[in-house]
Formats: sequence, structure tokens, C-alpha cells
Amino acid sequence: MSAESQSLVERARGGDPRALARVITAVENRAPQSAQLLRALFPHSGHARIIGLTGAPGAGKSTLVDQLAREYRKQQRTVGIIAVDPTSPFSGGAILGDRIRMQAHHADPGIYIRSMATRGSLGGLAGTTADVATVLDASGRDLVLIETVGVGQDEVDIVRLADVTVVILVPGMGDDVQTIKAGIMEIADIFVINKSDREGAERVEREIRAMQSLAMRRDNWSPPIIKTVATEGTGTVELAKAIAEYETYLAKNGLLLEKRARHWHDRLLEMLRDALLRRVVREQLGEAEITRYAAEVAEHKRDPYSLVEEIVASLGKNDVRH
Ligand SMILES: Nc1nc2c(ncn2[C@@H]2O[C@H](COP(=O)(O)OP(=O)(O)O)[C@@H](O)[C@H]2O)c(=O)[nH]1
Ligand SMILES: [Mg+2]
Repeated sequence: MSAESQSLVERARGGDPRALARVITAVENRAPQSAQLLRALFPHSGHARIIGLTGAPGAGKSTLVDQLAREYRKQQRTVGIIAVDPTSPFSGGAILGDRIRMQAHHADPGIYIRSMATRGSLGGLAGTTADVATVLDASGRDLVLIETVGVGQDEVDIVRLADVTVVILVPGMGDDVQTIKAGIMEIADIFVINKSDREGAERVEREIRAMQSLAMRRDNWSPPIIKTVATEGTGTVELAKAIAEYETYLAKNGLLLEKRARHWHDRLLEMLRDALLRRVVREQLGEAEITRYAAEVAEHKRDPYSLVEEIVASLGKNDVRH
């Protein structure tokens, strides 16, 4: 590793925000030095609790994450926040809001906030988010909070990397719970009904309970329901407590490692797939060849099954494109 990368790693480990920003940007862009940076940082990660918070746009995730971060700071714990908002790339209001939040915490080195809006990032958004979480973890953060919009598969994958997943619902969204994707219901370790100052919080609670009575969890945990008013900070202490209780539950039953191993099982397959694909592209075929092959298959001049097999079989045999 270059002396420059070495020094960057050292400073990032010490929590230097500028070094962190540079490492994270490298990771996001899958820059050439990102692999060695991650290799150097990974051994120092694994100590942070990763908390995923997901919910519909406007549910109050950012406001709640902010309150939760304040609560953790009161407990003298350091916090990293990753705000993933794939729905509003670049100019979106959410990102602007996140900027303002960042400024609010600017004076406190115990909070580091990073927004990510990189839809279609190389290696997948979930993979990139996991790597960014590893960087913050290695920088000595006690907690890494990941805020994400709970809609697509990418976002479900993101929260799967969390040790604890909080699903945020709000009253007054029609037949809320029924319209929420089953996948999101399944991943909730804790439910939050935010905007409980509004009418209908009780009804959302009843609906969650009804769905819970049907669901079986493999870890036998029964997810608590916490009512919050994020704008006023109401319920934040209870939420932090619920998260701590689930952490204890995970630790006592040896479930934390199991959960992380499941995550790594998926991540390893994904990383392998990426690495193999990169190698195929590097060694064998660029965009032009893929386009040509695609045309040939479409015209039935070639069958795709043999084609893929041939490409894979010749990996490592010729480094020259044909
Ligand atoms: N009435 C009410 N408004 C809230 C509450 N929490 C957040 N909001 C507001 O809802 C809007 C969306 O909040 P935001 O945190 O940006 O939502 P996100 O898109 O899920 O991150 C903002 O105008 C907040 O001030 C709450 O508990 N009650
Ligand atoms: Mg937000």
C-alpha cells in the first residue's frame, strides 16, 4: 500500500472527518485504491452496532435518526449516519435536508453524517452501503445508523446488513400495513409509529399486532411497537431502549454472529459475482463484444448457453481479448 493510502487509513481510523470523506468517496466510486483501503480497514471493524431504519419517504426517518443520534451522544457514544436516498439523486429535497442536518451537527465530532444517492453504483447500492458502514465502523464509531427508503430490493438488502432493523410507519397512509411490502414486515425487529401526534396511531398499532400474530420469527423475538413524535423527541429514549434490549437478546442467544454470518453469506456471493464479472470484462469481452454476441444470439447464430460456458471456461487462459 502506498504511503499516502497508509496515512489515509490511519487518519480514518482516528475518526478524522476529511480522511473519512475521502475514503468513503473512493469506496463509493469503486476507485482503484478502494480495495486496499477496505482491506486495511476491515480488521478494525466489527465493533459498531449497525442499526437500519427504513420507511416510506416523509415518514420522518431523518428527523428520528437525528433524535436517536442525540440520545446516543447523551450516552457518550459516537455515531455514524449513512443516509441512503436512492429516490432523490443529486438535487432532491432529502439530500438538501441532510445537508442542513450535517451542518447542525458540524460542531460535534462524535457524529459523522454521510449522504448517498448513488443509484446504480458499481457493485450495487447495498454492497457500497455495507462497505461505507465498514469504514465508519473501523473509524471507531459505537453506532452506525443507516437511513433508507423502504421500497425496492436494494433497500431491503441494505437493511439486511443491519444488526437491528427499525421499520418506521406513520398513521394516515390509507390501509398502511396492508400496503407495506411483506418483505419489510419480515425484517422489522422494532416497529416505530412516528407522527403519533396525528390521528390513527392506535389503528396502525392494531394492524401491526394483527399481522404479527400471523408471522413466525426464527429467533422468537417479538418486535415491540414504539410510538414517537420525532419532531418533539418524544419516544426517542424508549426507542433507544428497545434497540438495546434487542441487542442484548441477540447477544445472549448467540444470534448476532448468526445474523452477521447470514449477511456475509449473501455478501460473499455478491462480491464473487462482481469480481468474476469484472475479470470476464477485463480479460475477455468489452461492451462491443457483448453487443456483438447479443446480436448473434438474437439472430440465433449462437446459443447463449454454450457461449457463457465457453467464456467462463477460457478465463485465465488468454489475457488477450478476441
Ligand atoms: N407531525 C409530525 N411531523 C413530523 C414528525 N416527524 C417528522 N415530521 C415531519 O415530516 C417531514 C418529513 O420528515 P423527514 O425526517 O425528512 O422524513 P424522511 O423522508 O422519512 O427522512 C418533515 O417536515 C418533518 O418535520 C412527527 O412525529 N410528527
Ligand atoms: Mg430522509
